[in-house]
Amino acid sequence: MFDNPFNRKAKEEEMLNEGRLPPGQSLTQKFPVLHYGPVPPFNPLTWTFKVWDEVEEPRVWTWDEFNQLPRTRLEMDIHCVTQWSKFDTTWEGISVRNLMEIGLIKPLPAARHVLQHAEYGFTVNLPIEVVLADNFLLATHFNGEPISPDHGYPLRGVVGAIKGREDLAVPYFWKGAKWLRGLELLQQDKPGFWEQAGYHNNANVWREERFG
Ligand SMILES: Nc1nc2c(c(=O)[nH]1)N[C@H]1C(S)=C(S)[C@@H](COP(=O)(O)O)O[C@H]1N2
Ligand SMILES: [Mo]
Repeated sequence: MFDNPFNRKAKEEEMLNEGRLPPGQSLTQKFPVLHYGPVPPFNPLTWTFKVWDEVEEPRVWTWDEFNQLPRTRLEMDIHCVTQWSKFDTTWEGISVRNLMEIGLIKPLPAARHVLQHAEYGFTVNLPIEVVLADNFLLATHFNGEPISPDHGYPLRGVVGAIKGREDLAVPYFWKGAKWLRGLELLQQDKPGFWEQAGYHNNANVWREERFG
């Protein structure tokens, strides 16, 4: 039933009618894997998560410490630049805005941009408002299970659309870095890996900002 093409088409029609299917996208019931380079190994004893630069104090959490942080659950539709959309996905993890609200991250007033840093030097840039919005999460779990290695285990950035929240900017899914290791807060924007390779800097799904 899951792979039934009629079921897929019917679901897609439903999402279109609800205004949840952005232009040029089609619904998938799979979860394609897309990235550059190999899947990195994970060592919980040496893994750290850092937040630095335009903050009052830089932070470093170990994997154990990171798992003690307050957790958030988030339901989103995710939209890939390669034209698939996946609806009603559930993510769990740590909200950057929550870390800010409880005083664990204190951005300096000049902080305007955030660069996600992942394994092997991979980076993705976003405006700070997007990283602090309800539709961005540092995710450890997908649909109730730890994220699989090829989707970013143990931690990835995720960004997507929340049903009924037309006020939120929605970038394509590539704006979440898999195998995430830290956040650099910046005054000036700095293009990430795919943005330097010609992907659009804003990546707004409703405006089809795919390539720069
Ligand atoms: N570390 C890392 N994260 C990455 C990428 C990558 O190459 N390296 N590619 C991005 C791109 S282009 C996409 S489309 C999404 C795909 O996520 P998925 O494999 O979970 O579908 O991851 C994003 N995050
Ligand atoms: Mo992508």
